[in-house]
Amino acid sequence: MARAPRASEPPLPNRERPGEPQPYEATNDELLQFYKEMLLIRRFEEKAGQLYGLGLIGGFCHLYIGQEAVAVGLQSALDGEKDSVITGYRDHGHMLAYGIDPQVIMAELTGRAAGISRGKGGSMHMFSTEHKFYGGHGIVGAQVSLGAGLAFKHKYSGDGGVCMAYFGDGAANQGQVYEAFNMAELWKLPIIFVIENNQYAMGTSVNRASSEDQLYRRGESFRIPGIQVDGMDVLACRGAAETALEWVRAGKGPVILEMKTYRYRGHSMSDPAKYRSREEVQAVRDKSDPIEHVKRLLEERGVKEDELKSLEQAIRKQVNAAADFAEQTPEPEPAELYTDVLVERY
Ligand SMILES: Cc1ncc(C[n+]2csc(CCOP(=O)(O)OP(=O)(O)O)c2C)c(N)n1
Ligand SMILES: [Mg+2]
Repeated sequence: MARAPRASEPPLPNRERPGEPQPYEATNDELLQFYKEMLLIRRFEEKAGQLYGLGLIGGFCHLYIGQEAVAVGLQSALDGEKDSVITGYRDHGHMLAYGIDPQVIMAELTGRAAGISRGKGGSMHMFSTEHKFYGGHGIVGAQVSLGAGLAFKHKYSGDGGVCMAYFGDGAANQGQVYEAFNMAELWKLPIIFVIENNQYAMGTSVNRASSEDQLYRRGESFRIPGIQVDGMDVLACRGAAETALEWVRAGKGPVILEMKTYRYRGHSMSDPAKYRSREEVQAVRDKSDPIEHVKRLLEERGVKEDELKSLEQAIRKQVNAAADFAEQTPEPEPAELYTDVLVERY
């Protein structure tokens, strides 16, 4: 006969956990580099919003404005030669944070042959195997299982790489995420699960949709440690990445990073934003803008306003050049309709 269930099982033995992350101690050059990358993402996304408004970008377009510190801080810690990245449809910022040329990203948005996915992927389906950037995925949560596959490959081939798999607070409620968690911990896969908690999944706030809204705890029943991080502070993001990478690279299995962040714009370009007030958005912008934060740090360290101004001008120029290129470069040839399409059984 099965034993009668006990009211509570004995507590699990104390398990080792990653250490407490510390804010990253950036040199002046590194801080300036973070500032540049974040500002490039902001200006790029603003321009993409304009081009969308002009009808030059078709289909979906999800902007990353407000969340810049997450991709920049985390990816700055990765080894571009070995590690892989995968994310959802809000992917322009992750591409830019990897140093991919803004021109080919903008040209992808406008559906041109010079785009990074030859103009056939658009905003949601950016891809670059050269940079070990595996998309760009429109199905909410799908990239998490694919990320577990990438991590399995890293482990199986012994290439020393780690996969960073990003997903949103809404995606954190998808079933396949938990199948991926289970396998990743069971097989001690080298993967960092990054939950970009920007507080909303389309028009639904995280508190309305999640019974456990402290998302860093979502791995508990799989024995995956979780860390909550200020995703508006690039140094906190980088510090958390260091801690997570140390754990994962030591073969101890996955880690969850919950990045507390905020998106300033609508879910996509066609979001009437009726589910939150303007005041709510403005309050975040005023108090915790990730770019203003770094700007203040730079000023405190004695970087001159003139230097920051000329940097800002250079970024505007770079973004304008990317937009001009994306408008002028040709569309794919009609014959491209028949390339990159599976026509055989595999
Ligand atoms: C499987 C699936 N269900 C629903 C959708 C429609 N959908 C697109 S985005 C989205 C919200 C996801 O929100 P979140 O994971 O928080 O990411 P964010 O947009 O905030 O970056 C939904 C429900 C989808 N694309 N795929
Ligand atoms: Mg979200």
